Amino acid sequence: MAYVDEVYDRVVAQNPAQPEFHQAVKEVLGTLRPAIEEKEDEYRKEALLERLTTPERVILFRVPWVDDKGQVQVNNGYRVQFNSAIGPYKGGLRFHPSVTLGTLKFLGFEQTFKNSLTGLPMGGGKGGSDFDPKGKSDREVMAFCQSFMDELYRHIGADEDVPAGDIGVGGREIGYLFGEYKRLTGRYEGVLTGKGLSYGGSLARTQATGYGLIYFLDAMLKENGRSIEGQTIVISGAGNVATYAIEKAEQLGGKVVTCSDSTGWIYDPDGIDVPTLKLVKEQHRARLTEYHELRPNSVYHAHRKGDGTPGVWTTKCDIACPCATQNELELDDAKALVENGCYCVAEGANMPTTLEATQYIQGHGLLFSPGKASNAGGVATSGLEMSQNSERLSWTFDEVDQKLHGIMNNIFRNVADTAKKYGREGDYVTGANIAGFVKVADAMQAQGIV
Ligand code: NDP
Ligand code: 2IT
Repeated sequence: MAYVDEVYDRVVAQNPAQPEFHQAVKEVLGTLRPAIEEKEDEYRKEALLERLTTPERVILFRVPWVDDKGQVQVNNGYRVQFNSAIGPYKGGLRFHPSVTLGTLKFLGFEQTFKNSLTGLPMGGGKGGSDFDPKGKSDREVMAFCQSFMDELYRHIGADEDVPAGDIGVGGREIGYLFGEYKRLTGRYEGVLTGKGLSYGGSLARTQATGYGLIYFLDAMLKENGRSIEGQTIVISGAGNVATYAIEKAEQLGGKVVTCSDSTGWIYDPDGIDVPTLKLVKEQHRARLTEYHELRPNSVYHAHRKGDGTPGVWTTKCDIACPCATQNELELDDAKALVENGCYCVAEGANMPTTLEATQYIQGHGLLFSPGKASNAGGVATSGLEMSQNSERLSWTFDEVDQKLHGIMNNIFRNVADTAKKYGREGDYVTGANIAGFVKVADAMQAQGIV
């Protein structure tokens, strides 16, 4: 049995009931074969893949907090410190009722490769809670964040582990988490990224994941003789990643006609109006029905995953960018996209496309970029925020944006060249996985059995 298959079986056996983690490992190991074969005996002897697929440390904790009615609520808190071979653990915190340990293990595993691709010295980690910030008052969110940090603070630090935002964790939550960390430790340090501009945040971090996705898309299209200009683009999600992907795609001449949240989606034939979207989502924290009220020319489709109504992927487009959550683009969605003439899928979310859908998309000759490459602009800019915090300086928006653009172009080049080197030209999934892996594997080998 090939070493990668043995290790995959071991992961499934050792991590029962964690299907997302199995999926992420399967997708990565499946594409690493050509890189593993070169050094299979060495890696096997050192149990390199067993170590790579086992988190260095998992922290689980109780998060009790008091709601506005005086009732005590209890949530699960987690931090998965996956791999520190190339730098301190780095990765977001997700607050969403669907969060389980398996979700965070898949995200921490993916983060390890993504961070390696950025070229910056960051290891992989992820954390979060099954807490749902939706519908909570600011005081309730603060109470939760403070309690979460009361436990987490002892495990993180500017040189140990640097969390950031993810689903359900934005500027408000990072502010409360930072305030509590400072109060507990007495240290004012870059322990979190995505901070507000008045207390150590970086310009362009808010925009970075969405902008980075479109910079990557632009590079991928140019390599293939195309351009964003004039293209019809379907985007899912209406949060941080989606909003700034829409903004940058429209700046580059694309027409983005959709956005979505967990209860419905908008088709706007005139192109999504970003100021309206920001008003609805960033300021009012409202549903997309409000977007439709403000833009009556748009169409609102009530839709929940699996309810049988048509979802956002049934919209005719040239390019599709899933920017909401994992496994949101399934095989039937991929078929609908192909049937409607879509020629490119660029992932903004983490693992938004199922394995079957990815295979269908690649098998039908579409361009496809995996999230760990095309959404790496967020964490890359977090790395730039860490650098600014260390030198106690802040760079201008243009400086950060230009560095982000350069990093996304470099990631694309590295991914494309690696795919070609291993005989898989144009297969950016294989290119990203191998390029991300090689650096981490080299560092792990150099550091001995730890
Ligand atoms: P936000 O919380 O800002 O937005 C998430 C969006 O996705 C919302 O519109 C939300 O709708 C929708 N969504 C979330 N969960 C589900 C679900 N289970 N079903 C349907 N819709 C859902 O998160 P981000 O924009 O930050 O993150 C989006 C994706 O991008 C995630 O996969 C994240 O891991 C990834 N990512 C984020 C980065 C960042 O810097 N923020 C960096 C790299 C990747 P609703 O409000 O109704 O829940
Ligand atoms: O998935 C991701 O890369 C993020 N949520 C951002 C992580 C970070 O540390 O900025």
